[in-house]
Amino acid sequence: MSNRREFLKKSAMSTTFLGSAVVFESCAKADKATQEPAENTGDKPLVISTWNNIKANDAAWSVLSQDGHALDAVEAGVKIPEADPADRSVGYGGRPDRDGRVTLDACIMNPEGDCGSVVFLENIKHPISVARKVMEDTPHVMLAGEGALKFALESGFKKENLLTEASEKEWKAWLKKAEYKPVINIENHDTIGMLALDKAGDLAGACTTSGAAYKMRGRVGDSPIIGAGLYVDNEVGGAAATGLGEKVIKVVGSYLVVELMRQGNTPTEACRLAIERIKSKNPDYRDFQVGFVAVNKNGEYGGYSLQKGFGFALHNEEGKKYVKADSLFS
Ligand code: SD4
Repeated sequence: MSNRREFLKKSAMSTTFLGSAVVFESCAKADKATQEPAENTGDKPLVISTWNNIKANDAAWSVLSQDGHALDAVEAGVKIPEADPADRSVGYGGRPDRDGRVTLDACIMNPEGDCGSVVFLENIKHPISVARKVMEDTPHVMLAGEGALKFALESGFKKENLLTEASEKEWKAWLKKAEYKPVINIENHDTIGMLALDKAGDLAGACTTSGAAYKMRGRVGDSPIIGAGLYVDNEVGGAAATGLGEKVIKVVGSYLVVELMRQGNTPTEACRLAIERIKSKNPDYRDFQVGFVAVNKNGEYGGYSLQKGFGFALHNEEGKKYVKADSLFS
């Protein structure tokens, strides 16, 4: 792999396509970066997810460890925080928009490169399963709002109130000032982006969130946007994002990470280079958080963030753990 990586890096450097100079300079920097030591295990199966989503990984692992499919693993995995009212950034119990409505975004990708997505979906506890149905049962990739809800109900999902007492109380307190501050509190994030590599060596990913708390009604973040919040290319690897979605969308973040891996970078290097790209495009780079996780086809994995405080949960044959990711700023 490392020879191939060197070869790919050199080819990327010598190519004259737009942006190659940036890749060259950034690669040199990335080589000096501290690597998460367990990156190069090459194990499969494995599952990696943003933040401390150990329980979600457990659910995914129970599929993977029985030789299950990566797609079933990521769906089962992210359904855990979707149903957990204590998780305030995903599904049931998620913080509402400024009008007090919980609106959900989710997407999923399979090893064939098929994808499904729902945006601005209300009253359905498991948007990830609706996204999967969009992928499998419709000729479309993305359904939004009312149409997504109609499709979910027709597909047998149940309408539920997702606003918990705790979230409603907080929202009412927020209304007193009603200031939308997209300053990311890194302790308060738990959008889940999950990637799984199954025993057969196939990759799938899922991402699900209630989005930025107190967002404008109708706001959609990066999480359900294929290429931004999630991207999987079964020949190369997968990536998922968390943090301030607008910044991730601007650089098509997860797709960027996968393309950087295609050029020969390790998952950690690729995440770091994407974070550097975000920094270079945003003068306010100290005021928000973005984190990426990535895995490649060989089972190497990693994560990296803009500000400190980001980490990821990992489960493979060696066991499960929470790994603190390196960050551009500490
Ligand atoms: C969004 N990326 O809607 C999501 C928010 C997030 O942890 O990641 N929260 O912008």
